[in-house]
Amino acid sequence: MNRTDWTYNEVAELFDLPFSELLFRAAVVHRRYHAPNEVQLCTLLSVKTGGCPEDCGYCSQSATAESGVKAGKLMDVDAVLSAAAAAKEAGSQRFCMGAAWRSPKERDMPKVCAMVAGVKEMGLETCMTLGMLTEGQAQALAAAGLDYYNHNIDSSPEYYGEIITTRTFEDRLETLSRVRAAGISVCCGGIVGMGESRADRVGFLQVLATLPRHPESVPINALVPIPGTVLGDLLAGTPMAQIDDIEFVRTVAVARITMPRSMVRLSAGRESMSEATQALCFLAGANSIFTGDKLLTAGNAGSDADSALFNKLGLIPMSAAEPMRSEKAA
Ligand code: SAM
Ligand code: DTB
Ligand code: SF4
Repeated sequence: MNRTDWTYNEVAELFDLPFSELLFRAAVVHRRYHAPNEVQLCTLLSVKTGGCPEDCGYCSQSATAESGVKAGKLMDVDAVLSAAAAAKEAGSQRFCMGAAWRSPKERDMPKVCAMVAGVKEMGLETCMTLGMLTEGQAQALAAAGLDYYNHNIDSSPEYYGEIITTRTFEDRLETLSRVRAAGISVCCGGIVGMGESRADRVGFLQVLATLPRHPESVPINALVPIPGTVLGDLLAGTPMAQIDDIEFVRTVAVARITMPRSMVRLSAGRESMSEATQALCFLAGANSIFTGDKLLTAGNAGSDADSALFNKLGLIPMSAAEPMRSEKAA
C-alpha cells in the first residue's frame, strides 16, 4: 500500500538530501514500480479558451490578464475528435481537454460528455479539466467514460491565497473528493517557480502525498511566465524569473519517492528546459510528458525535439495496451 502519512519534516528531509542521494533513491523507487525507460505521451487541447472569471496569477486565460488571449466558445465535438485522432496518430496515449471555466454550466455538459465518449471510443485515455464540479457533473463525466480529471492544488495551502483569490484551497479539495467519489482517477499537481519558498514546495507535495489516495497522475509544471499575467509581469527580470533547474529536479524526485505508483508528469515549462535538465527529471522518476507544439495557450517542446531527445536517452513511448506497472503492483 502507498503511504499516506508523510509528515512535513519527512518530506522536507527528502528535499534536503544531497542531490545524488536524492536522485539515487528516487530512481530506485521508479524502477520498483515502473518501467524506467518508458514515458507516457499525453496531448492537450484547449476546448474552450480564455475569458475565465478566476484570477489565477499565472494564467493567460484569466479575464483579468492582459495576455492577448481572446475568449472563445466551446469547440464543436467533431473538431475535438479530429484533434484527438491526430494525437492518436502521433502516438499519444492520453488526450486531455481543458476549458477556461470556473465550473461547467449545465447547458455545456451534454457537449462535454459527447467529447469524452467520442475520444474514449478511439481507444485513447480521456482526461478533462473544467474547473470545479458538482457531484452530478462528476457522475455525468464518469458515465460518459472519463478516465481522469485534472484539478491542481497548484502550491502549498499557505501560498495558494497569494496566487488565487477567487476560490480557496478547500474548494479544490472538495472537487477532488467528488471526482474520486464518482470513480474517476485523479490528476492533481501544481506549479513551481511562482516565487514560492522551499517550505511551500514541501507543503505542496505533503498535501498530495497525504490525500486519502494518491493522485494517479501528478503534473509538475514549471511556471511559464506569460507577459500580461500577474506572475509573468511580477517575476520578469528578477532572479526568480525561472525556477532553478536543480530545485525543479528535486521537486520531481520527492514527488516520485512520496507517491511511488503515480505517474509523475514533467508538464509545462519543458520548452525552456535544457535536454540535460529533462534527462535528470526522467532519472528522478518523471514518466509522463505533454507532446505537441502547444500546451493550452503556451508553446511546448514539439515532437521533433522530443523524438530527438527520446533517441538520445533511449526512452520509448509507453504503450496504451500495456497495463501500468503501478496497477500490477498495487
Ligand atoms: N480552468 C481549469 C482549472 O484551473 O482547473 C483548467 C485549466 S488550468 C489552465 C490547468 C492548470 O494549468 C492550472 O491548474 C495550472 O497548474 C496550470 N497552468 C496554467 N497556466 C500555467 C502557466 N503559465 N505555467 C505553468 N502552469 C500553468
Ligand atoms: C497541468 O497541470 N498542466 C497543463 C494541464 N494540467 C491542463 C496545462 C499547462 C498550461 C500551461 C500554460 C498554457 O498553455 O497556457
Ligand atoms: Fe481559469 Fe483555470 Fe486559468 Fe485559473 S488556471 S484562470 S481557473 S483557466
